[in-house]
Amino acid sequence: MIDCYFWTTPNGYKVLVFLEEASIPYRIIPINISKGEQFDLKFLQISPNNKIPVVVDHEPKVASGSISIFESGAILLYLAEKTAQFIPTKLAARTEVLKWLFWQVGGLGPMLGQNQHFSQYTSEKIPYAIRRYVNETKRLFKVLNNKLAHCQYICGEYSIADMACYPWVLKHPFLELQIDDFPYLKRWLDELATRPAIIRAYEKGTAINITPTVTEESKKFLFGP
Ligand SMILES: N[C@@H](CCC(=O)N[C@@H](CS)C(=O)NCC(=O)O)C(=O)O
Repeated sequence: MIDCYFWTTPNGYKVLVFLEEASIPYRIIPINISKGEQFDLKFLQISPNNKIPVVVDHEPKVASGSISIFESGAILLYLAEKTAQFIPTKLAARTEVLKWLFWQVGGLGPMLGQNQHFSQYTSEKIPYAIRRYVNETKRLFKVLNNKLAHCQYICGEYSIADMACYPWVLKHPFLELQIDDFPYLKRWLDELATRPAIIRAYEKGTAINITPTVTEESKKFLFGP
C-alpha cells in the first residue's frame, strides 16, 4: 500500500496522476497546507522541507519496512522504477525523460509558481517581478510548444515527464498569457485532459478540496510572517 500525502496543488496532482495511471493501491492523506498542516511535527519527519507531496511505500521492493519520499520528481521516478511503467528502460530514451522531468522540477514549476506569486498573491504589485516571471513562463511554454511540435508526448511515449508538466501547464488561465499562442502545447493539454486516469485524479482531488489554497488567511503559512 502507498500513502500519498497530498493537497490540491500542481505538485500534489502529479503524484495522483501517476497512481491513477499505474492502477496501484493507494490512499490519500490530505495535508491542508492552507491551514499549516505541513508544519505538524509528524509530517516534518517525512517531509523535512514542509511541503507536499510525499509518498510512503509500505511495501518497497528492496527494503524491509517503509520508504518515504519527498520531492515530486523523486516520487515520480521512484514510482516509475517500482512499477516499471512510464519510463523507458533503454538508456537514451530514459535519459530523455529524465531531462524533461528535471526541466520541470527545476524550471517550469518554480517559475510558474513565482509568476502566480507576483501577479496574483502579493498585495504590493512589483512590475519588474511580474514582467520577469511572466516572460519566463512564456519562454518555457515556447520551449515545450516547440518540443511538442514534433511528438505527441514530450518524450515520444507518454511518460512521467508529461505527468510532471501537465498540472502546471493546466494553470495557464492564471499565468498572464494566452494558451492559444502555443498551439502544440494546447493540443497536448487537451488530449491529456481526456485521459481517464487524469480525469479520476482530478475528481479525487476536488472531492478533497475545491477552495483556493492561497487566501489572506493562509498566506501566513505559505509565505511566512
Ligand atoms: N520541489 C517540490 C515543491 C513542492 C511544493 O512547492 N509544494 C507546495 C504545494 S505545490 C507546498 O507544499 N507548499 C507548502 C509550503 O510552502 O509551506 C516538489 O516538486 O515536490
